[in-house]
Amino acid sequence: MINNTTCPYCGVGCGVKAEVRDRDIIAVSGDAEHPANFGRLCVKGSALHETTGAKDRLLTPRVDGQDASWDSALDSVAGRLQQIIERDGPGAVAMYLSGQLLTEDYYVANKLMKGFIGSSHVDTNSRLCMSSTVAGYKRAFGGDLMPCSYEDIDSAELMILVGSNAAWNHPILFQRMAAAKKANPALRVVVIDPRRTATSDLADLQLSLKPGSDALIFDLLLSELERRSRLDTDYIAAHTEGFDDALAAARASAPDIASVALATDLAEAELAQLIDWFCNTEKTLTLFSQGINQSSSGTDKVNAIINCHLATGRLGKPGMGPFSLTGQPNAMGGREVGGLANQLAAHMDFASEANIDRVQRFWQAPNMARQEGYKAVDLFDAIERGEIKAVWIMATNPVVSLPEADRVRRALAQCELVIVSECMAQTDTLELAHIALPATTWGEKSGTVTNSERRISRQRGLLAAPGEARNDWWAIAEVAKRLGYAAAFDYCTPAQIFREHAALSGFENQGSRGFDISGLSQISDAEYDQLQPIQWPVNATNPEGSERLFSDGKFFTPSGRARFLAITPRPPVQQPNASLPLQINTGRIRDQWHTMTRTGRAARLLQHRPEPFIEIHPLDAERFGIRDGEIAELSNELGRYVARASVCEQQRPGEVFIPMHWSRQFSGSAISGSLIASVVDPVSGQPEAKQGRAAIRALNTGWQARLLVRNSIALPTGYWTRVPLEHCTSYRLSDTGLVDNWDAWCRQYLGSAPELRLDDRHEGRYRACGLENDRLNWMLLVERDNSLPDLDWLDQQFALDNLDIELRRQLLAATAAGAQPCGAVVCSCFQVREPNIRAAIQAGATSAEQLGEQLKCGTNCGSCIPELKALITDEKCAAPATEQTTAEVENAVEY
Ligand SMILES: Nc1nc2c(c(=O)[nH]1)N[C@H]1C(S)=C(S)[C@@H](COP(=O)(O)OP(=O)(O)OC[C@H]3O[C@@H](n4cnc5c(=O)[nH]c(N)nc54)[C@H](O)[C@@H]3O)O[C@H]1N2
Ligand SMILES: Nc1nc2c(c(=O)[nH]1)N[C@H]1C(S)=C(S)[C@@H](COP(=O)(O)OP(=O)(O)OC[C@H]3O[C@@H](n4cnc5c(=O)[nH]c(N)nc54)[C@H](O)[C@@H]3O)O[C@H]1N2
Ligand code: SF4
Ligand SMILES: [Mo]
Repeated sequence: MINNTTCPYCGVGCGVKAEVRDRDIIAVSGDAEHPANFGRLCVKGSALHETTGAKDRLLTPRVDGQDASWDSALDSVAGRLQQIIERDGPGAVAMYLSGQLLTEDYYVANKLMKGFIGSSHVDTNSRLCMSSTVAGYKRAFGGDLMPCSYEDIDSAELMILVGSNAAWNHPILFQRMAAAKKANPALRVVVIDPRRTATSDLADLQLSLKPGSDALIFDLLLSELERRSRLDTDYIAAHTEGFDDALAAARASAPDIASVALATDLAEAELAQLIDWFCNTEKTLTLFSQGINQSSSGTDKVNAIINCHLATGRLGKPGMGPFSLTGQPNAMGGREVGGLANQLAAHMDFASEANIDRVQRFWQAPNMARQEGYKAVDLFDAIERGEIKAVWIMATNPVVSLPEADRVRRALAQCELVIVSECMAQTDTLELAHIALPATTWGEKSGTVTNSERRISRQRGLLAAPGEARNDWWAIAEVAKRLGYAAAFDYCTPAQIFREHAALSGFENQGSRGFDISGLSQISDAEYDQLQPIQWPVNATNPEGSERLFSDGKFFTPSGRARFLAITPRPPVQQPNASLPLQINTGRIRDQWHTMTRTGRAARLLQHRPEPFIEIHPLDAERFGIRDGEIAELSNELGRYVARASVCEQQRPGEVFIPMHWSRQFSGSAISGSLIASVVDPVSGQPEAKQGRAAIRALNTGWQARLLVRNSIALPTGYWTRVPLEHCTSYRLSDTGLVDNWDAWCRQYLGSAPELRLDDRHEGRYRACGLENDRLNWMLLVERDNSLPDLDWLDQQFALDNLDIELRRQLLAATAAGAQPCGAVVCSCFQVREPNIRAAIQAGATSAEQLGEQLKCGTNCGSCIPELKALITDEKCAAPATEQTTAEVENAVEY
C-alpha cells in the first residue's frame, strides 16, 4: 500500500510516498502532488526506509537502569516530579523539547508545563536554531510571522542567500532555486558566507565576508537605498514606523562603501555590485539561516535584513521578502504552540496579562505560569546550579548540541531527576537518564508538522510501534493524569489535540494574532486523516490558507505598522587571540542529520563524509604544521575536538570549519559544542555557535588503522571513529606512539589472536583477521597509505558462513578482485564514487549532465551536482596541457 506522509528531516517539509508491505516501509519516493517538493526527495529523504525498524531502538522504559513497565515508569515520572514540586515548587521542574516533535506532542507538553505544573521553564532546541528569527520577526511585524512562500523563488529576480548552505541543508529548495535560475537567466544569486560552499555553485556573486559582519552590509544597503533615492517612501509612510532612527543608525555604522569593505574584508567592487542589484531589483528575496541566527547579535541581523525589505516595500508580494529558512521539520509548529520559554501559546506571550488570562481560561488551567521561563542556555545553567532539580528532555540531544557541551554533560550528570524520551537506544543524552521512555518516531507516529513556508502537512503513522515504544503526546498525557489533571489531558487521538490547538489559535483572536488556524478547529477525524498540505492562516478570511502575509500592509504591532529597528552592528564575542588564533565555524554536512542518531545508521549516508573533520586553509595548515589527512586537535579552555584535517581553500585563512554532527557514539572527542562558549544573543538567547575560537595542533600519530568487527568492542585510547555497516562495524583508529607487536594488540583489544595475518614491516603494513568457525570475526588493517579494499566488499565477507581459501588470500592481499576502487561516495543516491567520476571526466565528460548520463550521479536529488562540477574543474586544472593518451588516462584511474 502507498501512503502519503512528510519527511522528518529538514524544514523544506517534503511530501513522501511510502510503500508499506508486510508491516515494513520498503520504499519511499517523493510525493508529486506535495507543493514543497513536487515529487523530489534528497538523499536523506530517499534513505528514510533504511532507518526504520526495531534495530538500535529503545524498546522498553527504563527506571534507574532497569527495564520497567510503562505503568511503573509513568508512576515514577509523576511521583518523582510531584515530590520535587511539593518540596521545591514548580520552578524546580523543566522540560527541554525539540523542533522534531509533532505539533500535537509539543502542544500537550507546553500545556502541561505552563498551565498545570505551573512552570514556564519549557524551552526547545529551536533556541539554538531559529530564536533570533522569531525575535526579529516579532520586533518588526508584531508576531513571529514569516511572510513568504516557496513559490516566490520561481518569480524572484534577485536571491540573496545569507548564512545558508541550502545546497546541502535545504536541498530540494535549492534545486528549485537552480531551476529558477535556469528558467530565468536574468535571475541573480548572491551568496553571503565566509566559506565557499556547495551553495556558492549557484552564485553570481559570492561575498566571503569576515565572520559575523553581516549587519554592516545590510546597514550599508539601507543607507545606500536612501542615498540613491531607491526608497519606497509611500510604503514607509503608510505602513511602517521608526524609519528615521533606523536610517540614522545605519548611516552611523555604515557611512560609506569603503569603510564597510574594510570592516567586512570585502572588496568595494563586490559591495558596489550587491548595492547596485539590490537597489534596482524589485523582486528580491533574502533567504537566511544559521549564519545569521547563531550569533550573539542574530536578532539585530535579522532586523537589519527586514529593514531593507521594509524600506523598499518588498514583502507581501510575489517574488520578494525576508525569508527565514527553518531548520527542523517542525521548528515552525513548535513556535506555533509556544514551545519557547518566552512564549506562552498560539503566538501569545507573557508580555500581557490579558494573554495569560486568555490562555488560562481556554485551558481551564489551575496553575498558570505568569512569567517567562529560562531559555536553553540559562536553563542548563540553572540545572548546574541545582536550582532546577528535574528535567524532561524530549527528541533532542543536548549534551551534543548545546554550547559548552562538556559542561552540559556534567550538569545533567548531577541533576536529581533526568527523564529522556528517545526513540534510539544509544545517545549521549540517554546515557544520563534516570528514567528513559521509548518513543515512536517517523513512520510510526501520527500528527502534523509545519514547514518553512508555514505549510501544515500530515505525518502519518504507517508501522506498528516496535517493542514498547509509545507516542510522546501519550506519555505526557499519562503523566498529566497521574498528577491529577485527567480531565484536561483526556486525549485519545492526535486529531483531538490538533483541534484544541487550532481552536486556541482562534480563541478571542479577532484579527489580533497572525497565527490563526481556527478554520481547522472543527475538522472531523476523517478530515484530519485526509488533511492536505495547507499554509496558515486558515480562518474565515482565508479558508483555503494563504501563500503570503502582509499583502494588505497591515501588521500585528499595536499601531498596525511594521517597525524599523535601529541597528548598530556588533562583532562576535568569541574573537581569536594570540593563544586561540583560529575562528571556528560549525555547521552541517550533506548526508548527516544533527547528532546522527538516525542518519548514522544508514551506511550509505556515512560514505560521503565518513569521519569528523577539520577544514583548514593551506596557509594555516602550513603555519601550524598540519598535513592533509592527518589527525589534529582543536582545543580551548572549554574542551577539545579531535578529527582528521582536510586542507582546502573553501574557508578563509584564520578560520576552520568543523561539522556539528559527531557525538560520543561515533567518535572519541569530536563534539563541536565542546569548543563553543555559551555566549548568547541578548534578545533571543540564541548561542553564538558559528563563531568559536581555538588553537590547533597536529597529533603526530604513529599509526593509522581500519578495524572491522562483527561485535562491539572496548576501544583503545587514541582517535577513533565508527561507521556502522550492514554486517559489521568499521572503525578508523589512530594513535601516537608505535605498536611493536600487533598480534599482542589484537589479543588485548579484539579478544583473540589473528588466524590470518600479513606482517610487512618494510611496507608499514599489517593485516590480520580473526575467525570463528570459518566466519570472519574481525579484521584489522594497519596501513601507511589509504589503499584499502572497498568497504562494501569487506563488509560482504562478514556475511559469509564459510570463507574459502581464495577469499582469505584476497583479504590479505592489497587489492581484492571483487572490490570497487576506494574513494568517497559523491552521489549518495546512486552510490557513485569519486574515482569513477574522475575517470569519466578524464575520459571526456565535461558537464554534470554528461556525468549523469553516464553514471547516473546527480540525477535524483541533485545535491551532489555542485561537487560534480567542482570535480570537473579540479580535473581540468590537473590535466596536462597536451592531450592525454588512453594509456595515461587508464593509468590515472588505477587505484
Ligand atoms: N544535511 C542536513 N540538512 C539539514 C540539517 C542537518 O543536520 N543536515 N539540519 C537542519 C537544521 S535544524 C537547520 S537549522 C538547517 C541549517 O541550515 P544552514 O543554516 O544552511 O546550515 P549551517 O551549515 O549550520 O550554516 C550555514 C552557513 O552559515 C555560514 N556562516 C558561518 N558564519 C557566518 C557568518 O558570520 N555570516 C554568514 N553570512 N554566514 C556564516 C556557514 O559557513 C555555513 O555555510 O539545516 C537543516 N537541514
Ligand atoms: N556547534 C553547533 N551546535 C549546534 C548547531 C550548529 O550549527 N553548531 N546547530 C543547532 C541547531 S540549529 C539544532 S536544530 C540543534 C539540533 O540538535 P539536537 O536536537 O540535539 O539533535 P538531534 O540529533 O536531531 O536530536 C534529536 C533526538 O531526538 C530523537 N528523536 C527522533 N525522533 C523522535 C521522536 O519522535 N520522539 C522522541 N522522543 N525522540 C526522537 C533522535 O534520535 C535524537 O536523539 O543543534 C544545535 N547545535
Ligand atoms: S529536502 Fe531532503 S531532508 Fe529536507 S524535507 Fe526534503 S527530502 Fe527531507
Ligand atoms: Mo536547527
